Amino acid sequence: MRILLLIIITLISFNSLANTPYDWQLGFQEPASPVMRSVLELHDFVLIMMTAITIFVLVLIIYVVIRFRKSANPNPSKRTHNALIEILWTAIPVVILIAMAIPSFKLLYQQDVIPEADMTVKVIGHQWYWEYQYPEQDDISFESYMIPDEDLEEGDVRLLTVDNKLVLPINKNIHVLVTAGDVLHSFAMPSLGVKKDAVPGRLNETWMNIEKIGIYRGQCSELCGTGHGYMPIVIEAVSHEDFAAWVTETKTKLAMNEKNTFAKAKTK
Ligand SMILES: [Cu+2]
Repeated sequence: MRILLLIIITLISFNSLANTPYDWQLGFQEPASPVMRSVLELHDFVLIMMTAITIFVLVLIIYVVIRFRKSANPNPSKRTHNALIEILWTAIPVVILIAMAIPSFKLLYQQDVIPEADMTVKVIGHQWYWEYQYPEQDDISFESYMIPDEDLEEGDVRLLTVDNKLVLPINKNIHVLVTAGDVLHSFAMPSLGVKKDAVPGRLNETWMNIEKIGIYRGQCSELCGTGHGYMPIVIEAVSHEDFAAWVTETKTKLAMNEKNTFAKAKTK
């Protein structure tokens, strides 16, 4: 009964916390980009094939064990070859593999080939925080640190809340440049189907198109040192108008900050 209740609660909570991992989560987070939608489709397709094959083989084994057991079949057949069956058990797996390879290559192509980009954002991994740059928005650039447990506020998600979110507009093809300042990191966002290595001295690229307004949470996905688990990525997807407003606001904030730094430097 308890287990049943747990399963029901798990299923109900599926939609309420879609962009964030949660206790007893089964399967993926809700997809929020075309790439993640394709990832999920391929996953479901392969899972169905896999389940069907496993059940088929299991049924065959059970049939053979019962039908040809010693007491029911005391004189075993001496047959060693059957041309038809041998052709079938070679050809059918080949067809199955081709059926899985075609959508798989399609998905690789979809992830790899960046459609015409509406904007570019640069992501830099550091030990142990992320730095975000907006080269087309007057070079807005800031760092994003995790909020430690003791400073969390009501509703914040532990280990997945940051001070400065990566703010991005929805329904735009966003070209993401990924690199690192020190060691290997990896920029990963499960509900957007993005995972790209951040390599020092090298510029990797990927893309995303966020379909819904909301908060998306990911993590560094390459062991990068003791703080590896403490450098989450939080994307805030907003409407175009809100994004424009955010750009203006952030530019002003950063400009004021710079002045402050300048004043401090002068008085020293
Ligand atoms: Cu890292």
